[in-house]
Amino acid sequence: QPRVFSGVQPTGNLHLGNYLGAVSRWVPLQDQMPTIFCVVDAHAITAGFPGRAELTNATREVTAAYMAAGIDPKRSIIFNQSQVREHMELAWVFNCVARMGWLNRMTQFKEKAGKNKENASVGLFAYPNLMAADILAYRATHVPVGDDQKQHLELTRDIAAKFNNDFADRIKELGLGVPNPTPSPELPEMLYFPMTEPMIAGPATRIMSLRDGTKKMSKSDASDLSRINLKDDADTISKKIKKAKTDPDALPSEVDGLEGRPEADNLVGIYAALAGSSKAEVLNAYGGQQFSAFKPALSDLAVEKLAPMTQEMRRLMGYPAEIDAVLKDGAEKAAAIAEPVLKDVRQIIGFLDVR
Ligand code: AQP
Repeated sequence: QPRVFSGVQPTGNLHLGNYLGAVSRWVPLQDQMPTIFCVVDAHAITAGFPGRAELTNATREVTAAYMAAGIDPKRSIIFNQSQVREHMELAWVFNCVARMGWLNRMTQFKEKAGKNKENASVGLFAYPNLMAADILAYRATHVPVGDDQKQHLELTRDIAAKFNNDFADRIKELGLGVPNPTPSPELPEMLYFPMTEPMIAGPATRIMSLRDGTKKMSKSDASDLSRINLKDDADTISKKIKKAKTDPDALPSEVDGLEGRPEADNLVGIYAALAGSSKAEVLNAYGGQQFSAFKPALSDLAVEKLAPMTQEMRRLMGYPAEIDAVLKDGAEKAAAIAEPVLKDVRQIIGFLDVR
């Protein structure tokens, strides 16, 4: 059964990259298949424990951003990860499925741990196993994310494949598998976990920093000028776009002309994603023009698209009890799916069930 799962960490301010690369793309999926959107608070402690109030506030804020962006709690399950214990339990099982060598290759760990790997938490190292558990606790088939998550999703598939293979006989014997839709010599005929499909597409899969077109726009960048936060007001958005790094040339008329011009490519991609068009269409309209003309047009568009969402986020944050009620309802629905999955997993492994 097709099912979407995705999430955002409640760490710091949500930015345009999170919105265009992930959240905005979730909205239309609600009409296509069952959708689960998680506020991944257990991931938010891997790089250090935030303050209590900071974490609870950020959890509500990400929830408010989901709803303000158009995620409808009546059609989608919205919840915070820590409330469904099955994520942690399955992550432990996956710690024992995944190989050290696989995790050693994860580039995000290398970036986030920096030079001081010895002092990084074990949680930061094992983060991709928890992400695999988040997805597979719901046997989700589709995961819409930004390009930076591609490697983690490949690992999720590796974990699912190893689990399906290592336990193939037991899955068959217990009658818990579903037929493999794409038979291959690498996978058994009955699968317990689906081979999840990453959904990484469109002009905004990797929004770059406004200060450096070779760096990803990120919550943890020290410079606030590097990103547009969903909470920024119109003046701040305009100021940041005005100050955004560019090169001295006019915009090209063809997409090929953006090659080797990361900052120009980024701004055109942002415009295309906000307008729901393509880079080619944007260049059709603005090719040959200078940034002094393009930047104000981009600011106007960004404000037009983001201001109603920012306003709605602020309004929702005025009703924390309502946000908590949405999360509670979501957690109950999520647990109702994940609990039987973990029951199966315990059975497959052979844990003695005495309660
Ligand atoms: N710059 C980006 N462009 C496109 N998509 C992006 N995403 C993040 N940055 C960009 C997507 O947003 C979703 C949630 O990300 P996350 O908060 O769980 O973790 P992250 O990737 O670590 O996000 P940040 O903002 O970059 O945080 P820090 O600074 O803490 O690392 C994911 O789908 C991600 O692909």
